[in-house]
Amino acid sequence: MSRTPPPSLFDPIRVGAIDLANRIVMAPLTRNRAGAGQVPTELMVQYYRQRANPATGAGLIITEASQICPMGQGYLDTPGIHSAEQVAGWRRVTDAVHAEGGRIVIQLWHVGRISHSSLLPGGAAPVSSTSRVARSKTYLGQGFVPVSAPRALRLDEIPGVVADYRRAAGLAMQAGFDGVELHAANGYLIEQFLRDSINDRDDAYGGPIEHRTRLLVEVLQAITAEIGADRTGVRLSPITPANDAGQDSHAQALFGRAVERFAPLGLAYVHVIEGATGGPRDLTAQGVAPFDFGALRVAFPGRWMVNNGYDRAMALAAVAEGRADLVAFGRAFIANPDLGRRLREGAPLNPPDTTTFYGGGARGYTDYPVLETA
Ligand code: 8OZ
Repeated sequence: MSRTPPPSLFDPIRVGAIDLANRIVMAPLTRNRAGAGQVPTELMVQYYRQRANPATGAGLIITEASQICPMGQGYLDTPGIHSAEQVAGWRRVTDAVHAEGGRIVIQLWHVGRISHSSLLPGGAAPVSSTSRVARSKTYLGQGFVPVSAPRALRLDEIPGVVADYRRAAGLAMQAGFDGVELHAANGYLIEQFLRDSINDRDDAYGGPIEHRTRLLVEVLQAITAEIGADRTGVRLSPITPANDAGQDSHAQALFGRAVERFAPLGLAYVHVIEGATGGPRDLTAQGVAPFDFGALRVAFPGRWMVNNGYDRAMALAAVAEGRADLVAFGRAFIANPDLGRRLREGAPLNPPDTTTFYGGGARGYTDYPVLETA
């Protein structure tokens, strides 16, 4: 009788059309170091290259969230994926990652109401599902400031937003990415439509779950029509309170239905943030109903990526026990360019310097040490 060994975090895996050398993923991480015109810089090329070789770094890199259009930007110096200059800058990143044998997808982002008019064309108000302001802050360079009051998108403006996502996905392919991840998490535009704690519309995009999941489904249909479902993933954070998202009154039903609706598209993967983004995995002490992530997965035939506070033991167990196909690491990848090697060897990790997360230069970005070669 032969028994197949359980899968390992260090085993190769095919994710849609993308072949990965292992299941260690660099999570999307906002670092606010883009140059003029929100163009990726040579320093960013170096940062991604340092983490790209799957023998020492990640099997897959997900870039920092990148705005799909000028109105999609919410913080200073985040990169875009809507201009020719940005595509050329990203091409240098993808070439460097591929030269190391790595794989990289770009996270497509529209912040919606989590923005500041000073960042937007003509000092415009941010756009959202709602005109209610978020009790949240954004980064403008001199620290964090309250976000600006948004205006609700008109029904006739929504096709334009969907088209912006589609165009950005096409530009991502021109820039040499292996695929894209739709950012549908953390209280940004897509979640501003999903959750009834934010969305107060009474048109086809507000009210019942079928209406609130409409934008997510339409955006995924548009992206997959442009670049193929086998190069498209999506990130969800069903219970994070980030960015004044509150809690949906029926989160399990909402996200269950969302997955059920997009599952037939055949996406490469779903990426879930378990608990509060960058915070506790269990929110029951804060009065949040327990959320069954495993129940979401049942409706999805593609790869399942998990994230939030995973250490080595948790990651090994999640893959070996079949609870996840891939594990994304955020803070650990900021501080350890050779995280893959450290996980394989059980080596200690450098601690991250939180003061250099957002903005600045090489310090706390490309200067974290790697292990000495034995
Ligand atoms: C931290 C600071 C600014 C943005 C997210 C893109 O939470 C972000 C983000 C994180 O998804």
